[in-house]
Amino acid sequence: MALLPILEFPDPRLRTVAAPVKEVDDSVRQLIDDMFETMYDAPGVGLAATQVNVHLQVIVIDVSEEKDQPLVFINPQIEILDETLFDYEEGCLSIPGFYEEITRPRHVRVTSLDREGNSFTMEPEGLLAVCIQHEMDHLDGKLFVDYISNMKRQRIRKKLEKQQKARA
Ligand code: GNR
Ligand code: NI
Repeated sequence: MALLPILEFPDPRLRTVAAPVKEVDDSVRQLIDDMFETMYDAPGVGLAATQVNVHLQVIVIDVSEEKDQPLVFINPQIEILDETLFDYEEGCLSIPGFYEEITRPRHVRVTSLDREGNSFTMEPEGLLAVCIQHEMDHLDGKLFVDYISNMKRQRIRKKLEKQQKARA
């Protein structure tokens, strides 16, 4: 297992659109294991492969209290089941230290492959629904700051760039 470096906004690589996984093989399972280790270490409730600079449709999530309910999504597809909106204060490991209220559909259906390559469907609501939508945005090269005002986004970009320069 390995901890993977997480790309930070405004790194242009976070804008890459992820390709579907062609075959769920041991190399994909290795990536998944490394992503879980990286996510739990951060700590975070989800991680998309895009964030670790792998541009494949792979997501790991664990929204459980005890951190004992790992979920894997490979090539996920999403449908909105209920247009009712849900506001949640989102954070992102690629935008460390910033939190914004984001509005998304509250009830979705996700069809995906699991780590064995088997198809499954779930219909999450609440935090899990938010998290899956947040992670699927990463696979499309999108970030939660794309939903806020340009002024707020520029402010966040400038602060993060300053921190990144100080570190480099
Ligand atoms: O750890 C995370 N917390 C979180 C909180 C609210 C909405 C979404 C998230 S996902 C985030 C981890 C992350 O950046 N995943 O891409
Ligand atoms: Ni994120």
